[in-house]
Amino acid sequence: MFPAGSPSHTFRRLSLLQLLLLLQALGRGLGRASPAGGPLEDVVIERYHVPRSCPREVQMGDFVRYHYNGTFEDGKKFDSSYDRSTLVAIVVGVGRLITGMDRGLMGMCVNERRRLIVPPHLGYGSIGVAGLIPPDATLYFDVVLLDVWNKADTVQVSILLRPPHCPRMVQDTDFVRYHYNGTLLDGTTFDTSYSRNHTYNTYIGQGYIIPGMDQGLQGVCIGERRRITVPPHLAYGENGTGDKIPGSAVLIFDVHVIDFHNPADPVEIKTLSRPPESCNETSKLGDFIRYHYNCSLLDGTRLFSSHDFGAPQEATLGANKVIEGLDTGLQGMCVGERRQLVVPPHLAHGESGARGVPGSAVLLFEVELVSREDGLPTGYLFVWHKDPPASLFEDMDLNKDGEVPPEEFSSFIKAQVNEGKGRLMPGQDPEKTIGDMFQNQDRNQDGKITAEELKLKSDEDQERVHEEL
Ligand SMILES: [Ca+2]
Ligand SMILES: [Ca+2]
Repeated sequence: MFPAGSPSHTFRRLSLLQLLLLLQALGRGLGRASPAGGPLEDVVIERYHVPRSCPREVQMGDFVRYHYNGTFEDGKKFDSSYDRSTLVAIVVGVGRLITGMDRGLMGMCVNERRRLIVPPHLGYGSIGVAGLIPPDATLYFDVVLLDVWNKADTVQVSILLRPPHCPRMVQDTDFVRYHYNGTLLDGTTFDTSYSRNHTYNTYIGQGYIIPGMDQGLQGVCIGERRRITVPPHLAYGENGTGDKIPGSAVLIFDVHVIDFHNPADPVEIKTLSRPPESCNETSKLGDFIRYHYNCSLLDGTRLFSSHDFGAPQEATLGANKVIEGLDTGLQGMCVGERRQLVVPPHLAHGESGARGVPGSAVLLFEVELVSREDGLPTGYLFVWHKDPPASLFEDMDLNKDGEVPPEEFSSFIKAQVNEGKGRLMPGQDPEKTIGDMFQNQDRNQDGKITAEELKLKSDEDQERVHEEL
């Protein structure tokens, strides 16, 4: 009996099939190796570094880029791509290389390192190369593969992370903002948007970017991460670009989509909750409203919140005091209603952005309408609900001395408001509004209003109304 674990014991446990495969492999090895120093029949391949990940192996007809060192048996160098600082870029397996190299590169992975021993009949034969390779030379190549593609390749997309919620996917004419890391197949970074701290922004399907990216970004979701592998004929071709992208290079883009929109997009409005009791009147253009809001980017970055100020935001709808998207998105709301608004940049802060808002950013708002009241027509500080009293000046002149100083004016206006006869412009301290009204009426700025001054002003207002009509 053999002790457990001894070679014989292990050997006995091999199945017949395994045994056959083992013998076959041994036979191949013997056939390739140089038996007793005799000539090699075939190229010998030593794969001394094989990367853990090898999505693709070199096949006949592939285009490869690689570095190599060529030496003779005694270690003397006869050629090296490193000396020229240029990778070999060539189609493999179609006779453009010596047969030994054509065969020796087959099945190779990017970043793999191989040593090839090429017998003379698969190299430069009995003639050699004058001055470089003597006749009947066995050649030794150390090769590292950096790139492989085929002209039949299309763009490869692999989705690394897709958010569970994807209401819409990118299509042609959309404008996308994304971050990316750009690497060559061997892992060398050629560009990254992260280093600029700025997303890459572009229209899709309009030819603004390389065709491979136009194709590779199709159907992407907001928040998605995907890897887009672009063969050179859909990237920068045989010439490459700049000093980072060599000719005929496959490019890998690891993309993270921050947001996208279409220039034709309206504000997207979604009601989150409504007060239980129905409301008779909803917010409309011209209304003075108070609302709370939280504003963020689509990737969750928090930008602003009315809660930071401890008080609701105030605005007159349609007065162009807030971004267009809010003017629209805050209309038709009941007091107490909560909404989510997705506002594209052309209805927000546009291409150039604003303080704290990146250019072309889509904004996400959560808004709650706190209060609403009818506003006044543009330019008005006060309106009468019905016609003003016929004896306006006499009514104002409380002590009947023929002059109306600020105190009388203020008391009079406040009385009208309290009695429900008129309304001050909402959204501003009433004292200030009344002060402004007084300034408007007191034409000669002597601190009191006369009957003549009041008449002048009301005539002007009449004219103005007529002109507007
Ligand atoms: Ca008076
Ligand atoms: Ca006056």
